[in-house]
Amino acid sequence: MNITNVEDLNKNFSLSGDNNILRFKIGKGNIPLVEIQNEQASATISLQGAHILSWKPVNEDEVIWLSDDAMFATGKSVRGGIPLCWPWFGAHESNSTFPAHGFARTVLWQVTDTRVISAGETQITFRLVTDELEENFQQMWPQPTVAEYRLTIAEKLTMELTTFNQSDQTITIGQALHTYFNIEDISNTVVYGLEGKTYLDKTEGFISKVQEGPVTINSEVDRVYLDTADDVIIDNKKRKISIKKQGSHSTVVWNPWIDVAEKMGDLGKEGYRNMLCVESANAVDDVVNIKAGESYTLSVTYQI
Ligand code: TA6
Repeated sequence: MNITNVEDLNKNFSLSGDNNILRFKIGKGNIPLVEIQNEQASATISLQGAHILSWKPVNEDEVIWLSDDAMFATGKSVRGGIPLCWPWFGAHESNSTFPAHGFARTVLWQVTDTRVISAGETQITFRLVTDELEENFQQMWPQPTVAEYRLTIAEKLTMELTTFNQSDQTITIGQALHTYFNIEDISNTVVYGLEGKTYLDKTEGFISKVQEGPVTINSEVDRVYLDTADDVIIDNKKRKISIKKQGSHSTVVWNPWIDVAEKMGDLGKEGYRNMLCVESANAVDDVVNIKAGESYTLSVTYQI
């Protein structure tokens, strides 16, 4: 059932218990979104891109950064939140006219299920079927593939992205949860868990370097850390955000800093101070081969 109309979405999938509320509405740019509230947390997710725009555990500040200058328009990715890069990460490997980070973040996803797990946990599942997309996307990705994205909104945020290869050949995907974390001040922020890891530095033509000590940021940073399956912690003095992941062996760290941010036009003048992308990815050599009929799950959990 492919429902995109808010009234029908509410009829089929809204939840209205004492502790669990889930409702669809029309958001900015006329794009449907879903708002969820339970005893442990609240969240807002745009149906375009199944893009998480907000996740806020009770008594915590917002965890996800959304640009004040974010633009909401059909077919355009939003600056901030958790864009889903899929079925490739970064530039397409052979066709530079294809959109960076794939097309999943720019198309409407279907809602297939909503459920109360407990008073403090709500689950919503989205699906993207490549065969049902517009012709231009099918040309970019001719192999029939289905992505299922299950989110559990609670004191922890859990995101499980499963790719089903429904074609009769092996497919190769790249992907990332391109999360913009809301941090108080980039100059007070330290990322632990990547010490000693080799990374490719995009700001210097992807040359390979080794991370000495924890990551601190005081200029443009755009790196793919390799062989990184362990937990990462973002410490911004006021709080620590932990990232646990399965099915990802690459981690991208990005902050555009002043000059690049200015050119982007939708990151806000001072936005770079309050955001840091730490992305659980399958990028570069860590792309995933999925045999015909098989599936692969990338699973990530955030917790304060
Ligand atoms: O993940 C890091 C990165 O690929 C950067 O190179 C930077 O361009 C950023 O993502 C934003 O990409 P976007 O396509 O959303 O403008």
